[in-house]
Amino acid sequence: MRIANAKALKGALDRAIREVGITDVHTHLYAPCFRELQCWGIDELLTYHYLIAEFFRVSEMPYDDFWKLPKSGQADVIWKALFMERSPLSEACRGVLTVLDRLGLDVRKRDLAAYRKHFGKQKLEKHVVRVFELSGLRDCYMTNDPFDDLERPVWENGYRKDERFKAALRIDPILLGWENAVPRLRQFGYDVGPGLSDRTVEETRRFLREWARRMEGRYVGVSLPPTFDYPEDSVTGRVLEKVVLPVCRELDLPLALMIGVKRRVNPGLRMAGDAVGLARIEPVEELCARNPKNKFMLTMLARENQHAACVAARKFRNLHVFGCWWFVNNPSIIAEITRERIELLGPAITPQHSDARVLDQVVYKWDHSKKVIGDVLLEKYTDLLGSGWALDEKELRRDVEGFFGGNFRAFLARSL
Ligand code: FIX
Ligand code: ZN
Repeated sequence: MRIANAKALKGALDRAIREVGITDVHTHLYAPCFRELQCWGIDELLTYHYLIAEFFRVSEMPYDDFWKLPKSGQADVIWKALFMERSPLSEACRGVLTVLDRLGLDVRKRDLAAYRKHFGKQKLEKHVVRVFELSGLRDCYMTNDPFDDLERPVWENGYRKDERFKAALRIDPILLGWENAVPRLRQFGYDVGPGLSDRTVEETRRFLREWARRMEGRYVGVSLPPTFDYPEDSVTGRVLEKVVLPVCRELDLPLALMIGVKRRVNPGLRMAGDAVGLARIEPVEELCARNPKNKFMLTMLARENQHAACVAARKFRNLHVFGCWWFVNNPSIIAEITRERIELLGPAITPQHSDARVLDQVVYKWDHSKKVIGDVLLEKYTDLLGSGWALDEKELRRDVEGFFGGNFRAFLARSL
């Protein structure tokens, strides 16, 4: 049906966004067969590392005292400091409230005990179904690390395929910690040594191949520091060149580059102590130019890197930009980045991923992002109609499906 005016546009867009089945291209969630690896519930929501960082900004508690508390004790002090003693205005605080509200809990009561009681009564399997329904998720990508001693045994024994949770093979230990990776690879039965001899290269390739196949991994991913360079005469550079790129090419798996994280800037905060640094776009351009048969996905952590990332994606069809990662996953910046991307790249982008660690978080992350992306799309389609272009509701739906997962699937499927 032809969209005749502004009101019809708003109605059609709202419907399309409400009904779209989302593919969340990067999360830290796990399929239910991974059992306790999947965290969920109010204590996990309150102890999300985003909130731990915010807690320490206002608390005088020594770091070690906090880490000694049981999870519920940590959640108690965070609730008190960030929700009771001041208004929960930050995006991460607001997220907890959105989740509670959408699950039907009364946030006006501020009753932490009641929220705990509610989650205590849920069964994980059913809760997954509810959370997927509420957030509009069709499927999501996990972050799967064969070096993880809790995760690996599940893949080896006990994994049950679940189409809602797809695998992404995470390779940080190999790319960023080769020295420590070598003895582990040997334990796993791969004949490797510290130098990158032909035998070591072949065996490490075999490791990646075997794990990608076992997991049915759809892409390979890594988080990189802002100093990431390519090409580079370093162990990381050589492992990337000799092992990772050839295997990705051979298996037709994109390599997802998440660039800009400075790990443990404040070690006392543990996982909450990572920060952002400005990266260079040249290594990404070099990767794309020198490896035209490799696919790359790209998300960057610094706000100041977003424009250059869009320009790079204009130049290379083997590059797909995705998501607003971590410190740029805030409404004001999502709006800015989404506008920038649409203006430079048109609709062939994946504007958002959730990065959810706690199952329930997808409810708020997608609720908030859909609103912001919806507002930007309304503005862009209004401009389009203003130019005299005639738009059909079917075309609008096609585009919305692309934004929320279709474009990513098309990138996975495309041949270079
Ligand atoms: O490297 C990553 O995948 C990051 O997203 C995480 O390490 C980070 O802790 C996070 O959860 C950000 O949202
Ligand atoms: Zn992540």
